[in-house]
Amino acid sequence: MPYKIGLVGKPSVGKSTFFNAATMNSVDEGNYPFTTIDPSVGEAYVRVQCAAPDFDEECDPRVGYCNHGTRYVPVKLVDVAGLIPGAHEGKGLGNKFLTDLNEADVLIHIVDFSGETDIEGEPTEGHDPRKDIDFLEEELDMWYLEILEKGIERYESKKGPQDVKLEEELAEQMSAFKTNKNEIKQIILSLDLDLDPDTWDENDREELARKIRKETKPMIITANKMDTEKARENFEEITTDPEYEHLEIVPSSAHAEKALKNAAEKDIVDYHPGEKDFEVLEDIPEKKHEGLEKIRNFMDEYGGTGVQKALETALFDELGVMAVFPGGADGLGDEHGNILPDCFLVPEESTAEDFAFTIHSDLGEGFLHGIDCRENRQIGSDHELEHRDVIEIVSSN
Ligand SMILES: Nc1nc2c(ncn2[C@@H]2O[C@H](COP(=O)(O)OP(=O)(O)OP(=O)(O)O)[C@@H](O)[C@H]2O)c(=O)[nH]1
Ligand SMILES: [Mg+2]
Repeated sequence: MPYKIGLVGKPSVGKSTFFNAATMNSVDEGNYPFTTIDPSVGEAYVRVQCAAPDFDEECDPRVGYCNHGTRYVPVKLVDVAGLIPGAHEGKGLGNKFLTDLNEADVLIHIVDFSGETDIEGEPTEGHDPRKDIDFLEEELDMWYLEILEKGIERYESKKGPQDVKLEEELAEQMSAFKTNKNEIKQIILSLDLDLDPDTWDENDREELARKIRKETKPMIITANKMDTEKARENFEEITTDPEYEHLEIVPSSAHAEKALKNAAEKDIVDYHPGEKDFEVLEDIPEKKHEGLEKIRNFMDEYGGTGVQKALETALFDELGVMAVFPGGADGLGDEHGNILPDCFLVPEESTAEDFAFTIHSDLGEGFLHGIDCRENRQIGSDHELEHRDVIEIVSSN
């Protein structure tokens, strides 16, 4: 199953524009709230430095593509409906989209840094993006708290006559958040709470809900609409505000990324997603030229449009994922002679045996040993892999 990155935020921040830029799909975009109602899922890519050149080879990717040694590995991107304060109580499109969010492994919170949309996504001026950062976290926390409370009720109603464990009941109630009883127990104990909800006050419950949310829904922030003057001013102010400077905030212009990709499709520019610059390939009208130069200046200042960087920061840094290539010690080709056709995204600290199971359960079950193809060295089942390893699995199956 490919990893899923979810885009969240209040209405009109540019989620669909970001989605379209990253996937080259065309879902509706509009400067009115709730342009998007049903979630869209598309294919985006994260970049991995290809391993083939290290072996003096050129790869033949089965999915995604490779451009001069930069491999673009597919991930799923989900564009969901905008969220407004009170969503957990059913405001706006309410809980529906919260359920859609559960599908995602990691979230990108898109914030309109221009301050030109209010908390509900309506046009305004001078709105402080810090309010958006705060409200979204609170909204997610309230939603978690509600489900946590249901779990506590469930435990209370069963305990006594039956021998039930708190962490089991909570994990069962919160299973949609992809957690388990061990994780829940760890989190409760890490907050110095007893495994008895009767001893928790309102504050403890809120803190617990927040901690479970942070553990199960990693999230980064993207400061969007950075092509506007106001957004740059806000960015400067917020990234130096002691209360916010600890946050990972990736500056972006979804507009710029989309414009460049459109121009690249028409062969007007040579641009590869994530790069810091592009080349104009043909004579274009003065106005278009000016537009592109504006984008170039922006990219120069922020190291690119930020769209690709946001996806990669979310997946690699925040979620903790790495790329591993299945290869062969006697050559990198598969049975058809395709070189390094696959590149798997796996959790950091995956072992050789975990990797075998990722490729195929049969390979995992019959696991004998692995071979690190760079060093031509045998590795055991517990050997922890590293980003960009090339590994052959030797299996009895
Ligand atoms: N200046 C600027 N405007 C942008 C950027 N990204 C999106 N917009 C504009 O912001 C408005 C809202 O964009 P959408 O992509 O529809 O926003 P959304 O978050 O999907 O909105 P909902 O579907 O209503 O939740 C549109 O008018 C976009 O053109 C950007 O990077 N820069
Ligand atoms: Mg939308």
